[in-house]
Amino acid sequence: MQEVYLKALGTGVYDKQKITVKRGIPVRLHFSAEQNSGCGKFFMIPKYGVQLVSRNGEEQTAVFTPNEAGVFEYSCSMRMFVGKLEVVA
Ligand SMILES: [Cu+2]
Repeated sequence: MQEVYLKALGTGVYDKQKITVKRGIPVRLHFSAEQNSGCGKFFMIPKYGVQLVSRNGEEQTAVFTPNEAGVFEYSCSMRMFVGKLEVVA
């Protein structure tokens, strides 16, 4: 299992602009959002069907297996917070 941490900050960005993981190994994503991050509370990785909501700063987790190498977007629900998920072979 690959453990990954990401936080949406009140300043309007994520604490990581890029996350790199290995293909074929399950990822446990730990997501949290600062209370003043607005729609940053709503997180998604469309490519892997991940959707999480951290309403009160709590950590939410999702497990998925990145089965395709490439660079995919993660973002808030309105794509104001944006980052890149890099999946390497
Ligand atoms: Cu947004």
